[in-house]
Amino acid sequence: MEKPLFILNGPNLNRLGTREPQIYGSVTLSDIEASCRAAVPGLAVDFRQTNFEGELVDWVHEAIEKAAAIVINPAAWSFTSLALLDALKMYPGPIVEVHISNIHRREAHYHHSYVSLVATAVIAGLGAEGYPAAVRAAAAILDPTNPSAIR
Ligand code: CA2
Repeated sequence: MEKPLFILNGPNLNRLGTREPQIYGSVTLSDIEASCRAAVPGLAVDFRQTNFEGELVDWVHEAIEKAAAIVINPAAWSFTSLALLDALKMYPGPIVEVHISNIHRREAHYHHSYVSLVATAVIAGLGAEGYPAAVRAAAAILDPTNPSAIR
């Protein structure tokens, strides 16, 4: 059986759809999960969210053995977590970082993501559409016949 794609979400994203629709839209994380599952027919998806940094680090360790690729929205830990960066450095497969908002159009403290230092690709500012786009991007990177893939 093919390894699944891990889609990992960081803190507060479980509250999506409850505030700041002008920045994040009005969809919920459940809506996003459904869009990810529908994005690439036949691709197994393991979709998770946590408000605990160590749990996310543990999931990245788990991904080393179990995941074909990682799609990750690390939320606030993008800008703070060397522990997450160190864990992702150990992951040998593709990593697609996704942000719902365009972090570069926001306050300066959102401009530097540690995760981007190890990400294969970064998607920001597409709204919730960024997630299925990230899933399709991960599938394209994994496709050994794709001549345009940058690994
Ligand atoms: O744009 C993104 O996806 C972010 O990763 C979301 C993070 C923020 O710290 C990053 O700068 C950009 C924040 C997630 C907050 O989640 C929400 C919860 C309830 C309502 C709206 C957003």
